[in-house]
Amino acid sequence: MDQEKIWEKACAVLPGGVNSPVRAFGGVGGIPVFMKRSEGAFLFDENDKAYIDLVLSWGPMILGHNPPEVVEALKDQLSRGLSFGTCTGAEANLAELILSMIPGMGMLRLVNSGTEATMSAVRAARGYTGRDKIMKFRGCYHGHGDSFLIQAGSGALTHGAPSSLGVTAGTAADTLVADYNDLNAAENLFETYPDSIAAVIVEPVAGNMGVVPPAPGFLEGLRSLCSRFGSVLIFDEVMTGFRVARGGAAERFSVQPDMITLGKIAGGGLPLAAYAGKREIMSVVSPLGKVYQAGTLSGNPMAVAAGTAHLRLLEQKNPWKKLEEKTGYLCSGLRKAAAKHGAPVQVNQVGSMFTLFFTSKPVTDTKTALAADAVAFARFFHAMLEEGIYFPPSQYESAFLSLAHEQKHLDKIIQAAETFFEKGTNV
Ligand code: KE4
Repeated sequence: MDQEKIWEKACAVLPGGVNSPVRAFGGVGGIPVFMKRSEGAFLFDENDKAYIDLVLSWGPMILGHNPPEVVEALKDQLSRGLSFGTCTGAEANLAELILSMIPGMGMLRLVNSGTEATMSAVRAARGYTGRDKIMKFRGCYHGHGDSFLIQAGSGALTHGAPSSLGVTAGTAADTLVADYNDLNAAENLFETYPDSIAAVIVEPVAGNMGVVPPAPGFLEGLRSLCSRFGSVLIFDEVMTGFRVARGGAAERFSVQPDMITLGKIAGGGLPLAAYAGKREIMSVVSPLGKVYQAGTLSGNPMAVAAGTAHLRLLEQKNPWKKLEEKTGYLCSGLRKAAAKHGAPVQVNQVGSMFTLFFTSKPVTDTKTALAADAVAFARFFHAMLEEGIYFPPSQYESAFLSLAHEQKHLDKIIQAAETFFEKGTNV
């Protein structure tokens, strides 16, 4: 199948040829690869070329593509119906399962995307506190809600539109921005607006400027600032939830937020996300309270079946330690290969998420992350693609491993990277 022809058609009917900007290869150049099927650690393009997949649908497929138990659960649900728009026992069971896995949350609401989860969490925090402003961090991405498209990360970075058109000045005025890991900047904003900040929303491990771990004391500092000033601390764990630990970053770093947003892994590959909070905060959400939020397909039986089977499988396999070891092996192999050939590369890893930054300086915050050489990364990306290895098509994204990635796959990635470094990153 001619991928150029498909691309032409896609560009004629979809803005930029895609349904999500970062897939357009804008950050790396060239025509996107059109995939037609997946299996385990692999994606297969329209010409059936296999790629070791390090994107995993941008995070969800932590156990590898199409775990049989999830497929079985979907087939079973299929025989009972696709969508009811009514209450079902399964959605209450899934909510109970999720609350048993994440720390300190009293209730949650299922929604269809991470964006819906973060938008709804912020609206609940505003309703609960009666305040208007929120604080976010430069380079963090919380979905495409208006309040978040202010110096956002992920695709917004790649496409050089840190503040999107269509976001009103009024909305932007209610979003305060500090650099990631800059606790002083956050404290200064609180001192400037002591009674106006409804919530601080943060990626507890930044994944959308590439992987940047929280500096020691950063999350703890945000926790105490929010407690001191009466603001809601929201951990946006759409990417880190069920990824960096069973209970996400809140468990890994032992910092208790007031709300947690989830997505990706929670849906097992289907559109399902959630926002969770302490009981008193979630009690403001309609119809219990006066913060309105709704959704035709929220708690959809197919998505709930996939999410439930996926999380139950995670509980059964308990993959986090093994995933961290696999990722550690890969990242140290990449570091050694780069060092051997004097390539200016940093590799940041938290759990089974990692990013290879083309820069000689350690990447510890927004500034150093955004200073990485996206052009060198683009060359690396295409060299890997040639070898049948699919990295995220942007310097400012996280790559992921799954339980389905085997030693031989990791060794192939290390070998391919070493060949690239040998030729010099300016090739
Ligand atoms: P969605 O609306 O795309 O389901 O989730 C938004 C979101 C919220 N919070 C965090 C921390 C996220 O990483 C995301 C989405 N992540 C991007 C990849 N970095 C999704 C990929 C895309 O935009 O196509």
